[in-house]
Amino acid sequence: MSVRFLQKGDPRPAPLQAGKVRLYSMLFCPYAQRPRLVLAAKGISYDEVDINLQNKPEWYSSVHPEAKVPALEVGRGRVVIESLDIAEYLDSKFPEPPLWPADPETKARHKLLLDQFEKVYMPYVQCMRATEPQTVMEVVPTVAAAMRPFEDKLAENGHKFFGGERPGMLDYMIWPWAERCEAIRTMYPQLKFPTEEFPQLLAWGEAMKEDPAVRASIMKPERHADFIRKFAEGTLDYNDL
Ligand SMILES: N[C@@H](CCC(=O)N[C@@H](CS)C(=O)NCC(=O)O)C(=O)O
Repeated sequence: MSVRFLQKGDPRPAPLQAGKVRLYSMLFCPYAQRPRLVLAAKGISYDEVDINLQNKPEWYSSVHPEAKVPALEVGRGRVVIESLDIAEYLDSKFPEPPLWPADPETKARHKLLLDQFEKVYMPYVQCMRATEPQTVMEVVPTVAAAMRPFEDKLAENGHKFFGGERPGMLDYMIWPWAERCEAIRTMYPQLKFPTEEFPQLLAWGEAMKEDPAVRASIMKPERHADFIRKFAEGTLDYNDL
């Protein structure tokens, strides 16, 4: 999977065709992977524009006010931002297959878990900037504690996925960070993560890798590791990714 990242000086892409959506993304961004998973799960055809986040095109701040990715253009001049809001937008605009549980109570519980997921992924930002293994080792207990409710939910649920027999919104919204966990483990072999405490989540991760929507965007741990390492060292070159 190789993409060209638009940068300063590059022209704005042609106006969106009627009925299409355009995702402004960045191949390695976990937030942008969220809508890519939803788009794939629903079989929606879309344009993808990858942005060089170190050298953004001048026009990009008129797409997203903070010039972040992802952003979804849904019509001329109409843009939805924030990964979770984009996922919700896609789920209501393209209802098939529905990704949230039909039962309102279960849906509410999944949303609560998704809110709590912040505690799992915030330490990831720390790992992205780490230049010392110690920094990564320090976040292990916090991440492990924050993952507990997810392990328990899968055990209680009795299905392969949070969504049941196929992945649902909660599965897709947390997957990008699970995918990158393996990269972190590759980079820091000395890391002692208590994997034995998370048998359900480990099985979930393996099952997710077989899902067609996940397969459409998954990248090898070594590729993520290369990106993370260069990001932390400050040697990232978007023209050589
Ligand atoms: N809360 C946002 C976070 C998006 C975000 O932080 N994206 C990063 C890339 S992974 C970004 O655009 N960074 C560029 C910048 O901050 O200038 C979401 O969920 O969409």
